[in-house]
Amino acid sequence: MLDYLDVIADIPSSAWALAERTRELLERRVISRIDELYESGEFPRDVIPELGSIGLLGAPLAQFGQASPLAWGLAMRELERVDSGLRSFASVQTCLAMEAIARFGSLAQQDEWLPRLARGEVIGCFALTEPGHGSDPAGMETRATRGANGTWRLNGHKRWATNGTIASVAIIWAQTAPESGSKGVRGFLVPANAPGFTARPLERKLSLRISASSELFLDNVELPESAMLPKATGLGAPLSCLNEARYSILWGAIGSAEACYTAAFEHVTKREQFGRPLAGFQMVQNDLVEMVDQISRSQLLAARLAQLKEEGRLRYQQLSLGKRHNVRAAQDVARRARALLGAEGILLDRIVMRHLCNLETLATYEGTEQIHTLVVGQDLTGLSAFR
Ligand code: TGC
Repeated sequence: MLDYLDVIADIPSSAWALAERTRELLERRVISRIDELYESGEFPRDVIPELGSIGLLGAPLAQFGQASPLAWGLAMRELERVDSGLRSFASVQTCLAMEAIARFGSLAQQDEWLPRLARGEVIGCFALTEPGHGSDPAGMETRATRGANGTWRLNGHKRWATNGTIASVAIIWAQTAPESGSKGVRGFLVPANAPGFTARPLERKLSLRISASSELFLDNVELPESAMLPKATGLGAPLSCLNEARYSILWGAIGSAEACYTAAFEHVTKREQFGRPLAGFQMVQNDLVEMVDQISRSQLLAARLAQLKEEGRLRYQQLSLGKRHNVRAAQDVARRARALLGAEGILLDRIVMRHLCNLETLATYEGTEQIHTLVVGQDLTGLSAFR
């Protein structure tokens, strides 16, 4: 009953191959140890090359098979059904690091990085957020100034970059000054071994525990001219990559919600209180229906956005509506599932609390719920609530 309106069942078989390979890999290599990984706060790095070999990393890019929006979305749903940290890894690697290089990089930059990123031989991260600038990236303080012989010198502090400590290359977004011969926000490819570059883990997280969430320090990092992404001019460039990641999130959240519903349904149909299964009580049925309602709306919304994306008609404001809705819906489903499981619901091996904690991050990163509300508000009214 997870697909109450047959939205998923009606997706053509041609869109399923990537999701099926992803599910098979997760069943074989990850599911049995996800609780331990979550507890120890460790990303299963050993599966990264396998994610590459099944063709997942970079899948939507023209160079690597051009998976359709539906095929990519279904794969994100599989990853997040297991854990949001897995989907975060894949969407940062693909939608942020690889997309930035594919869209805005020179041919030399693409040749140097994309094939290895697609194979999972190297890892990429994307750093826009700073300690003082999360929702307001336009205010970023990281600076790129001209050094000697046309080089660039980067100084700044980035925070909340997924994959930062395990990445070989970081896409760093920095403000340039007109006297540098450039203007506005530009992107730079910074190898992790560049002198002056340091990545540190953000520790003691209670959410997205398997993600390598990181802060990055740039202390006079000197880079050649060729490190700049030549076609990325202005804040619209990183924001356009974030659109791809937001699309992944709105599909991923469905996987998380479905996992929570399944765990809750199994519990309420087996557990008896007052001489009958919990599922026979009216208030429990109400919860189940609310959960199926939320999941069905999320599936419909995701399928429609996939269609618009396929047709090249998807606007970023529509993505904001989708990310906002599907994360909020998944949070509601996870909370209800946790309550239906009673005290058992807080145990790690019952999965719902882990999903619930992860979803707290989904509601915040890559545009908070409030920012997405205001993006849609601006689209409706023509009035910006930001400035
Ligand atoms: P505003 O003047 O509205 O826009 C600046 C320029 O950007 C364009 N634009 C977009 N373009 C493509 N896609 C989008 N989603 C876009 N949103 C805006 C806009 O059209 C404009 O272009 P132009 O040509 O007119 O200059 O900018 P604003 O400063 O008023 O703010 C707009 C706002 C608040 C919507 C935007 O700043 C925003 O989306 N803020 C949220 C940022 C966010 O999501 N941050 C979290 C990033 S996640 C992270 O850093 C970690 S990396 C991921 C990970 O590792 O997990």
